[in-house]
Amino acid sequence: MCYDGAMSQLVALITGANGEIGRTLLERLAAEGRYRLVTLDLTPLPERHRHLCQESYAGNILDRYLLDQLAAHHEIEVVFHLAALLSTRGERDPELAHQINVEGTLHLLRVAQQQTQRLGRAVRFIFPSSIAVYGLPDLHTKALAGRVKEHEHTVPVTMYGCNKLYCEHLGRYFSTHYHATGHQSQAPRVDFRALRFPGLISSDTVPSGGTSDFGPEMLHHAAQGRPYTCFVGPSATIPFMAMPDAVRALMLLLDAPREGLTAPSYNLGAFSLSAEAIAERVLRAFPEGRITYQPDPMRARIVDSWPEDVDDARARADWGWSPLYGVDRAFDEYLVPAVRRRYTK
Ligand code: AKB
Repeated sequence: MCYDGAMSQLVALITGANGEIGRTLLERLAAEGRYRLVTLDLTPLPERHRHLCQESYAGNILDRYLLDQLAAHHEIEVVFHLAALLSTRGERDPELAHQINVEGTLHLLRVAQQQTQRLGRAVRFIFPSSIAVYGLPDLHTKALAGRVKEHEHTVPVTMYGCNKLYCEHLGRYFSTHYHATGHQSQAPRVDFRALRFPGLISSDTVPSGGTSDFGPEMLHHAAQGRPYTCFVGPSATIPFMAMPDAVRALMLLLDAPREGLTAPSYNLGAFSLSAEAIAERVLRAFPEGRITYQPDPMRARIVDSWPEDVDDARARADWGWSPLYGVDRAFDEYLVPAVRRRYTK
């Protein structure tokens, strides 16, 4: 344990802190200094991130004893539940995906609800959901659907997508109906808020186990001069977002006044690109890269089932969402320069 800030005792718990979003979120939260940071991840945080935390636990989200210990030792005000098994990995072991993504979330919601009752105020539970909750049956329907709204085409084709969709409902249930009858009916409830991320692209981390990974993988391979074989075809198109916008969205949703929120889960858009369009941008910046296509049927089918783009009007209206990184700024001002610095060190 190591922490040298001197502010509030209130704790933000971040699960999956060692993952793609977690590391950037940790840096942002530490810079703001509003919370003491407690993290949980299967793998220990690297030293430079551990140093930002009051305490970091290496353990399993399915370990109920560990979660109870954690709750007993900290006044958790906010939970960012990032731990998940992503879509490709989930298809390789659907039962494990269900355990981690659903049972893990259930345990954590139970802990957050107990904390809510202990503190006498609603713990905010921020849950990154995904475009994987959508399932377009074929490319024709995908083209016609265009920018999908939150309630459209929610028929996911992956275990991960099913898990995310169900957990959105689980969170809504905990925040509005949990123990609605019986002696605890008036007790405060956890304040659950979810957002559906598109594929994320970060300059710092290369994701693993996802199906939107072809975007970041192309970039990081080309920047190192390594050839890349893309697992979807050139025309495969989904929405993407630069990591700083993703973390900003988490913070905006965290701070949004409860009374302004009209839905338990929100779409978030930034830009939409085909694999070929990403390859063009990447190769313009890193001409030494080489990108070829060898679609993997299972992964290509997943990407084809995800929408071309999302309609995020609700997030814009309810809590002022608007991306700072459109496609040009994302590549020209963030991804390309940062990735170049990273690999020329
Ligand atoms: C995945 O590819 O599984 C994730 C996602 C889109 O939620 N990146």
